[in-house]
Amino acid sequence: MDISLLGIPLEAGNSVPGTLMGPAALRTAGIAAMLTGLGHEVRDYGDVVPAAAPANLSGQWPTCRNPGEIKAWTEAIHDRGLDVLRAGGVPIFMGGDHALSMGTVAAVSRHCHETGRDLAVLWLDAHADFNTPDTTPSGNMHGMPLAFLTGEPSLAGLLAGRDLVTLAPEAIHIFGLRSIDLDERMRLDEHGIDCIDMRAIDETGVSNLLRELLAKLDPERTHLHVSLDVDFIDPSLAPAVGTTVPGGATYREAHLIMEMLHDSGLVGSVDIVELNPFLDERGKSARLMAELAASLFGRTVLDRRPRPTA
Ligand code: NNH
Ligand code: MN
Ligand code: MN
Ligand code: MN
Repeated sequence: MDISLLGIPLEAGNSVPGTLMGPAALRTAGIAAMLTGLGHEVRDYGDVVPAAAPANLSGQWPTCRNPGEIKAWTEAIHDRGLDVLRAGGVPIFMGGDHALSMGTVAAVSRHCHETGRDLAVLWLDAHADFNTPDTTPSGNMHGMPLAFLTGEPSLAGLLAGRDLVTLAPEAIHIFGLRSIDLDERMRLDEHGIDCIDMRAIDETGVSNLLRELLAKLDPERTHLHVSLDVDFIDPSLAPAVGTTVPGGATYREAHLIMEMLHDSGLVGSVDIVELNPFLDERGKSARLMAELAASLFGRTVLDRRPRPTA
């Protein structure tokens, strides 16, 4: 398989400095070599660079932190991401905070529109990232990408001059939830977004839930975008994130999800977001994220592929 790496050193979407080092830490952890070692052709496209001097847009988005930066980044990420998608192969977008998904998923959505595929998004996250400028408790725009992508009018100006192919709420599956804001919960209900929280995972198990979810996707038509927030994983395993929430996925739950996603053959693009190496412990979170990428791209203990019958 051809895999494209694109670094997105964004930190304007959150309030804890350090996520700009995320792409470098994933490279240092050896993500490219791990994927090459699995037999893939890996091309690293370097890092996205946004337009130099972003406008001060605090007047337009008074409740948001760094809206001008986020707009400049969203447009640059969208354009660069689309180039990478059109070049072929499966991109891994290495963040950077989760606001980057406004750009990456917008690019993926446009690419799917152009190539006649149905986009489904799997959002592996402790949070729902469905706030708007009206509902945000923090002003941090990494809490807003799913609102933007579903066409929230108050955020539409973040991607000027490019048509956003909005996501239908049914295309979104949030998995791992354990921290939602009050107004955000109402919005999730109103939009009917599929939310699998940690209680459901405890009661039913990741494999049953994920199998059920994947079974609903048409294998002929679906491009599955996986957006993996470091805080999906339990902070004891992945401390390098500014918004830790206890009670996250275990080591094996996280790897099992990646292994099952690989076996599904549906994954067309990936975000790895929110890695803050400044908060890490001897690189363990960065290494775990790189290893999860390896599981997502076929690393296995035993070969479970059906054997060809002679
Ligand atoms: N929901 C909170 C907010 O909007 C937290 C979002 N933080 C995240 N999202 N890390 O993944 O501010
Ligand atoms: Mn393609
Ligand atoms: Mn997130
Ligand atoms: Mn999160």
